[in-house]
Amino acid sequence: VPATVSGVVREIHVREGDEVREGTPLITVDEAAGQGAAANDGAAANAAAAAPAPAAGGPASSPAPAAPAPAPAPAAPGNGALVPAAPSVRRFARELGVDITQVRGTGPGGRISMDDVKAYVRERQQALAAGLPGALAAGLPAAPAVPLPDFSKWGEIRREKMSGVRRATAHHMARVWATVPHVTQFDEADVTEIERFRKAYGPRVEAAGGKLTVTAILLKVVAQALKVFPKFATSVDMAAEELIYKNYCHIGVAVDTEHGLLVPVIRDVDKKSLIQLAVELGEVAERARQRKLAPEDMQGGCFTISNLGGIGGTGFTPIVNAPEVAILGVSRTQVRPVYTGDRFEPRTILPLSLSYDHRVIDGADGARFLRWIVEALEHPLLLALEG
Ligand code: CAO
Repeated sequence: VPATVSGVVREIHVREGDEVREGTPLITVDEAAGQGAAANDGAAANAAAAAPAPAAGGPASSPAPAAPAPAPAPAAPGNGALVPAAPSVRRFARELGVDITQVRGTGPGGRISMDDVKAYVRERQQALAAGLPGALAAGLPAAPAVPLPDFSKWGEIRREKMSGVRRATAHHMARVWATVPHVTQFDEADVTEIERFRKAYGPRVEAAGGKLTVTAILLKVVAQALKVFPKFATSVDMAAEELIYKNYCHIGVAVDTEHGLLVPVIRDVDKKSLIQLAVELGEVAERARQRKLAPEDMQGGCFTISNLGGIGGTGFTPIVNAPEVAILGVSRTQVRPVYTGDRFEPRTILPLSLSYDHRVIDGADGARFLRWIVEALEHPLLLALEG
């Protein structure tokens, strides 16, 4: 039981070996006396006893917590430094790969709490994002900094300042690449029928002011897929070891602009019709290209779609837009001869690639999610079946 106060133990209310209920007072601590002791000698605070604190774990817990807490053990064997932190905090730090001797304790006598460890990790992550060397101290992988030679030795050079968008993209991508273990799953959808549908209903969407594109259709399909597979819309809190589920469906769409990549977020995709989505997609892509997006227009996404098919390519491995855990890459449709049992038919095939955070999503789940999207594109009634 970590002590929450410093002081001198005045009374012990239980005997060694007693079983105590949660909330039972164990000891009484004179805090005023403790302050004097701590001021005189830092080590005294290390030896501070547990406050009249609840015993952890209930009847099955070890009797040890009922005794005044001993001075914390050294941080690591051979380290020698006496670091004031409860065993649970040490274990937490160890699990995160944090050297506890580097953490600044904000508790009495410099005692290190869970929050101190989390603050330390956050600080290191920010340092990592900024490419600062301090990131190494936390045992976190540092952004790979390739040393630059003097290029002018080999010919004329020119230096150009990065734009704000380029800088933000560079830091974000480096941080995500260094901290998120990625896997990319590939699949293909036969979108021959969808293409017929697009041609047939395109004019109706145009009348409403939008364009019935593959991206708009995918927004609709992905929103439904995220309902069936909610884990793909989560975020992971590694410090708390928790997954964060969101009861909303906001999807980001990567937009290629002359200023660089921007990812506006379309809100409540699950509540909008295909026509509404097509119109809104056109509007946000236009605003992105005109640099009219506010920062909040690019926040709060649960998942991202990146369609490079308008440009070309047979496949690519997108980088997850963390703190999201998955992203769908879309490449260019191709008309291909497909064997349909007794003959080859020309079919329109859409290549898809799904990158996901392997800490949260297993390979089988990734394959199932992408299969679901493929099947929904090939048999759109699936949207209604499971929706
Ligand atoms: N296969 C074949 N053709 C495709 C296609 C695909 N997957 N996706 C789009 N197209 C076609 C469209 O049908 C359209 O053709 P027409 O002009 O003949 O009608 C053309 O390509 C342009 O499409 P669009 O851009 O008007 O519309 P969209 O909804 O498909 O895409 C948007 C919108 C914003 C996603 C797109 O404009 C864009 O910016 N894409 C780039 C995204 C990007 O940079 N991703 C990389 C990010 S890093 O991971």
